Amino acid sequence: MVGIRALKKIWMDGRLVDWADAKVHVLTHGLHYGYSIFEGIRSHDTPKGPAIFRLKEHIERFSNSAKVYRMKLPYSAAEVERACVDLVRANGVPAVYLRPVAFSGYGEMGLDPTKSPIQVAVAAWEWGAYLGAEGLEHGVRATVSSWVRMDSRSLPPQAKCAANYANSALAKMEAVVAGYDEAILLNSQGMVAEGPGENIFRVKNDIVSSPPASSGILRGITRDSVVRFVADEGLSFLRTDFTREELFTADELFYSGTAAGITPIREVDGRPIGNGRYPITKRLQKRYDDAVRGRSPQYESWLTYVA
Ligand code: PPE
Repeated sequence: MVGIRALKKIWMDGRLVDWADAKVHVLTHGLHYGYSIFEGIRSHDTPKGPAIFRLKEHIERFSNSAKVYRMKLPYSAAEVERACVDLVRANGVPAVYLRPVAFSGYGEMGLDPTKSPIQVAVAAWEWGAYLGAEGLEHGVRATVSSWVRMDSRSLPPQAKCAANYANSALAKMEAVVAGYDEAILLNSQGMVAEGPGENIFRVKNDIVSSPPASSGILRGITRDSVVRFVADEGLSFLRTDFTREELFTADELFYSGTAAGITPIREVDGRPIGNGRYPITKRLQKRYDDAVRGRSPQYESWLTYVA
């Protein structure tokens, strides 16, 4: 059985508790109705010790998710940021994945979440390459999902709510059962939206593109970093919708995300993408690696040092 290796501490409702003590009741409201918002952040080892990548932007998105859902967080953004820093320090492991989460706790049952207290926690664990080390290096095999990405008329994709991930799980399981590594979801207009837990990019004739926020995606922070890397590589970027067939005809495709990093897509539904090499994706991967590991002074303002 593969599982998460326990670290020492978890930050829960205002203090660091032992890993094994970070528990909730089975009648936790958010567990039943999906009223839970979360973030995914990474810290890495750098020459100046552990550093958290784009912490401010992640916590800002956390606050925005709460706002969309009328969730009154009992901690300020600064307090949640501090919780993340304290947690990395307390666990003594430099490279971790951090998971801030806020949810309606134990109190009332029934659909109105405002009747239950809001609980906030930050957990951290070691998480390797989301789509496998092999996938990160050589690319993954993807399939266009039969499940349509939910849109902002039903579940607002820009708010990182746990409920959105039921849609993601349907797509992910369908892909895995069919023998693929990952799914690509189309939106209700039939245009490419994103992966179940990643944004998507296309490269054609040296132009890098990604669907706009209005296509119904999570505004990825890695995606935002990639846009900067593209400019710094002297390449053009277009925020534009693309169709399913434009996936097949791309020179390169890749996923971006905190968990996934920058992962090339080598095949979509049995069609090999491009010539099987990923020169631009590799250049962007290198910039990302250098940025998160503190090897690029130009991106150092994105790092929050823990020491
Ligand atoms: N779209 C979705 C739907 C998504 O969940 C993520 C992150 C992204 C795009 C990329 O966003 P960003 O991490 O800011 O670049 N998905 C998180 C959760 C993955 C999970 O399985 O859990 C993540 O990568 O942390």
